[in-house]
Amino acid sequence: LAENAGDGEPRVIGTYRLSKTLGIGAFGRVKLAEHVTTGHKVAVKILNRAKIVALDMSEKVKREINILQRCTHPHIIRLYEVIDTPTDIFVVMEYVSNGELFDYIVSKGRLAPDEARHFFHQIISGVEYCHYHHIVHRDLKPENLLLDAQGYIKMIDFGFAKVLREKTWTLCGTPEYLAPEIILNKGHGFGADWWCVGILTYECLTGTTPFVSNDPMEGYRKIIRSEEHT
Ligand code: PIT
Repeated sequence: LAENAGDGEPRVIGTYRLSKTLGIGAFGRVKLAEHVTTGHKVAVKILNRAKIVALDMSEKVKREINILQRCTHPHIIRLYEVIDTPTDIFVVMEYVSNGELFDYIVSKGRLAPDEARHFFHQIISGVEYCHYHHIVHRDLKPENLLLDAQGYIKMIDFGFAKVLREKTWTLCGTPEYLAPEIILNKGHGFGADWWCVGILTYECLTGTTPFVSNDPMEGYRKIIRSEEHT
């Protein structure tokens, strides 16, 4: 539907010609595209305006684009440009060719410690960069870590990411009512990403996540129990 102009010709947006679908998300798909003259490959996330409005996701989309625009790091997918049209928003990003870390782990069963360490190094470097810029990703998982042609990690999908406002660490309110993380932490939220890094590392080394259950409530219970025992 969206990939063809109607006459069978591949759709051109800006200076890029769209080709195959790389992935499908909640309100749009990510397509491969090539620069019409140089052939330079990019990944284009197509966000349909009508769907964004219908799902009341305007703020979320704005936030994601804004966050990705501030990030320039070797292990975070680069955002090149945003092409705004009356019907769609095209987010033009760096293209990486080697798929998800998820599929890589599945194909290998589990990774050798040296290889897990190689990924761990890159992941913590990307997470540290985000946190330094007050950004929490909040959805780190091997599906959101892509591999480039050289096998290096690229973080994607900042759809749940958030900029933690400065001064959240200010001790305000009535002492009796302060949550532990407000008292203990210099602002809360960043810890959630480090938790994910732990799960990810476990998954790289064993091929499975540590807390598995078909029932979400049972899964949460397992997570909470482990917190209490460690
Ligand atoms: C690539 C290659 C590929 C998929 C993607 C990029 C997807 C990127 C992406 C980025 C986001 C997002 C969803 C998908 O929310 O196979 O270079 O920020």
